[in-house]
Amino acid sequence: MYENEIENIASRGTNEEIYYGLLELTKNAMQQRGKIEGKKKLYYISAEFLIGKLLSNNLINLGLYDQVEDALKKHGKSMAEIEEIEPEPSLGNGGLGRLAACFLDSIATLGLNGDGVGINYHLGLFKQEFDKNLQKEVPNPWIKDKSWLRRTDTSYEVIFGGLRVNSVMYEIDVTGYDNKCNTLKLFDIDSVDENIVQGESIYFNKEDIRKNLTLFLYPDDSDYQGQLLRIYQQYFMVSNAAQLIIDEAAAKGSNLYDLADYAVVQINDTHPTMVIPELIRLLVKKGIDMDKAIDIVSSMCAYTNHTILAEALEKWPVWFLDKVVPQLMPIIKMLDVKVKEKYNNNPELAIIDENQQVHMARIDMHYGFSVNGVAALHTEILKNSELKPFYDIYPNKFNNKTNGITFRRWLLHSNHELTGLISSKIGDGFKKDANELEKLMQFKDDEAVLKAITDIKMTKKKEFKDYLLKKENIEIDENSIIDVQVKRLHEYKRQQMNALYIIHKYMDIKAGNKPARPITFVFGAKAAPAYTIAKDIIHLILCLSKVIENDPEVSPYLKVVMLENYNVTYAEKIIPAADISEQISLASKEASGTSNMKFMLNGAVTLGTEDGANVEIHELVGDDNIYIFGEKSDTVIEHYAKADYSAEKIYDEDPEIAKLVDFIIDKKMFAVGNKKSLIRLYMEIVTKDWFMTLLDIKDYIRVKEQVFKDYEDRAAWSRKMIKNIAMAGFFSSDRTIAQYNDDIWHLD
Ligand code: CGF
Repeated sequence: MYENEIENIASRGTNEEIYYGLLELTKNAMQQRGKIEGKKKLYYISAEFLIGKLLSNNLINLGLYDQVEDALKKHGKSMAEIEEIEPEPSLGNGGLGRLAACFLDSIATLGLNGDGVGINYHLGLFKQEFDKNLQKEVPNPWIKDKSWLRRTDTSYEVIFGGLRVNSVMYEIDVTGYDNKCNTLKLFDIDSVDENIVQGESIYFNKEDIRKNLTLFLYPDDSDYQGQLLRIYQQYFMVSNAAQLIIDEAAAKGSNLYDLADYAVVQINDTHPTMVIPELIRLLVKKGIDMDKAIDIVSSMCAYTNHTILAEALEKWPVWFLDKVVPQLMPIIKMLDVKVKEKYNNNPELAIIDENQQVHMARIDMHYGFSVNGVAALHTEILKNSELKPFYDIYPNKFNNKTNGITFRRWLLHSNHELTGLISSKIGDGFKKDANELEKLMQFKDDEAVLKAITDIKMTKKKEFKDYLLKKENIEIDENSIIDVQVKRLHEYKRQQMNALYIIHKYMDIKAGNKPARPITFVFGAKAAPAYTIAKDIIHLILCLSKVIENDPEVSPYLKVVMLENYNVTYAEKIIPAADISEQISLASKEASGTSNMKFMLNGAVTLGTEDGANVEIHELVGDDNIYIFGEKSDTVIEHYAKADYSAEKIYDEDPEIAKLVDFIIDKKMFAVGNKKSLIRLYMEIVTKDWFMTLLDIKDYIRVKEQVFKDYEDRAAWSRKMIKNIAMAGFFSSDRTIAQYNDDIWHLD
């Protein structure tokens, strides 16, 4: 199939011509695959879809990848270099955005009728640049005249308080692995301000809504203009989604009273919550009685909670919503009155609280039919503490759907060598049924297979070394231990604790204790532009990197790399190359994590706390194949309840720990860093330390030393690797989506 076109494209001169040729061929091939149909359809509404580059993923799902790779090879080219041409759309911020992208792949692979619905941000999330060891944010345009986007003639009018815009719907085809296509629908407005160019600030006039509505994902919301813009964006998304849902259902014969037979909506975090009052509003406008409209909408909307952190449990002042969506507030107020009447004004359940704040998640839980957490521990925490008042009144709504990742991207695309080895041993069945990976355990003592797995890890380390040298002119040692922590920068993920370990290691080497083998610490993280402490932690890591690099006594044994502008493409390169996967959040704070699953699938060993999906990884691989440390979630929750944690006390009582923290403001650090930033971070850790870094640091050091020691037993380490790969099947997003469909969506 397509042999001639592929040969013709591969023989073209420049990589650009080849890329754009493959782009058109792939788009046509997906169109020819045809659409997945079905009476009932899922609308997965999300503010983020971190889809990454799509060419390789689509070719794999179309079954054309090997054919293309072979044709390119004949002309001295490779997919890796052609992929470099594709701009990466940064339509997401982190976990929940990447999860949404993995889900779309699995929904199509399982042949389920379901589309993503989001916003077509022209600049997505910012591009991260380092300047004087500090994060700088610059615009990140990704839309070229030829891209995966297909403009449709679907357009809706969106009415805000005092403003109305017309939307344009774009589509990106999502082909299932060996299956037909769904689409990702991204709404835009025509008059997007294209004059923001590379290098300019990401700060723009947030009050010029018409111009900037679909410009940035999560514009800096440290001021009320930014927060208002966020509500404008959210309503823009849900107003289009609601109109689309009603149009598509009506086109299939729905009389709208039976809308729930035609549509089910998954609300990804609280960002799309306004779809509930908006659908009610539209149904009432169509002549349906208010109470009936409420019943219809409540039976078709499901809500996923992705974190217990306040940042995601959005609360907006009533006057914000009055200003942005005056047509919705009467409905929200009425929904609130019904709740107050039914639960005699229980303040824990009120949608609008006594401070006139609207709790968005409470709308989802009262007026949706399903509330799911994203890992077993997280869902238990929601039921038993964070959302307990709601679990008490709606026990049947609560369920767990442990996250998953698409193996097409995170194994087949990112690690062809490992994919090939697995196929040669257990056949290709695992590509559609990931549980078959467990068949690898028959080779757990097979020296040849264990050696092959170790050799593949070395191959990927060398590949990453070459990629990093070319991209950032940074050289790493492939014989070193590659210890990786890549995720958004947030204090609860505790990159700062990893940095304190590095300080410990630096001092240890200075004291003459040389490690058996050099260690390379790799970080990748973006900090939200307004999140000062997160940016200070990035600064700390970059300064440590410099201090170590400039110290000839230490640099032969220790290296710290902070990847610049960590994104999906970088993830695809560093994850297969990692020996150790750092998952060190304060227990109870990481709802799930998904990088933990990607590392596990690629044979890295987890060093982590009993948090999020680490708990389920631990259960699957057993004590000998994971390294667990730190306080457990129940005692952490108790510390918060009693407010009895004091970093200052630990600092004052433990000179070992104090020495590590003091190094942050050592003159060596001041020599390469920004004094204000370093002192601010130092004070934050010593006087606040909201996520208990100093509580776990000594246990972390102890366990991490053990990991590095155990790594030297290469045979034993390879057995840890094969166990992690073999047990990773559970974390396929195909399993996650099958559970969402069985328990929540019920699509045919
Ligand atoms: O959702 C997260 C991620 N940061 O986006 N939450 N939110 N909001 C959680 O913190 C992660 O633990 C989780 O894996 C991710 C996807 O559910």
